[in-house]
Amino acid sequence: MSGKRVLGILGMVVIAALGLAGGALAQPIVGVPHDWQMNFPPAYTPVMEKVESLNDLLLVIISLICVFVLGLLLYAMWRFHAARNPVATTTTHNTVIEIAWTVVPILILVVIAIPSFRLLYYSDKAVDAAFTIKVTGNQWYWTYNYPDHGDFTVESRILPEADRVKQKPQMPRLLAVDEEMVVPAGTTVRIIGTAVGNAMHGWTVPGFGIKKTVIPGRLNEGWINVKEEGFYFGQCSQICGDNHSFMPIAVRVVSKDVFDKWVEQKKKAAGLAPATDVASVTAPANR
Ligand SMILES: [Cu+2]
Repeated sequence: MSGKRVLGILGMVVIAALGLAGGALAQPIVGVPHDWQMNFPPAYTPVMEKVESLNDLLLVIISLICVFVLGLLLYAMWRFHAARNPVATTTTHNTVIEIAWTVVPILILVVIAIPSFRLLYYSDKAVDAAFTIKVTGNQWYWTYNYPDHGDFTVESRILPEADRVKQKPQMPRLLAVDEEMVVPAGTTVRIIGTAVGNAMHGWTVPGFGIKKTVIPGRLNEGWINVKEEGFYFGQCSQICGDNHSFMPIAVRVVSKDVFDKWVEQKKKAAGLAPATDVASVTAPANR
């Protein structure tokens, strides 16, 4: 091991220790891609669990179809080889087989369509959401509004690499933001999404099973319910322009208490807190 490398590791240990001591990372980093990851990320929401089980069902169906078609192909090559059939058959059709190869694929498609539509409707609308977050895709950053908490706004921009190293070294490169969207764990949150400017964006967090295309002038809906606290990451998934690759999505999932405190803090900062809560009672400017 070279001296440089030892120094690098030592540096990382010190930074990690400082981070822990300062409580900079109260939540663990959970939803992040890993090297050599080959499959889906783990499912962090009920929707993603269902996405994965539909995928597993489809995998079984397509594997069986592939094996069956390969078997037919090999059988036909062997059974109808010229050497075995010196005189060609004059068969033109077989009604039973023709009906079978029409009806069987229809049945397979119906078997696929039923769970597929169920999942589509399940992920479409939140039943009994605790509150709503409005996600807006800007050129090129995200804003999160909390209309049920006084409609304060969180602007979420990518941290330039130099700042990330200084401020949030534990965060993954190109995914770290200055301010994350914050949600409480184990709570159903309705996500409505739109965009401003002249571009569509995609609010996508793979482990949440959500991929909402957000469009100027329209509202699209989805929902999340994340079981465990932690940081989760995603990226804009519509090619939206110049800085498409630099508008990551970072979600911090916290306990309900921490969420309530965070909301109070945000409301105060936005001049939305009730006057009795504010030490110096001044009229909020231009609200
Ligand atoms: Cu975008």
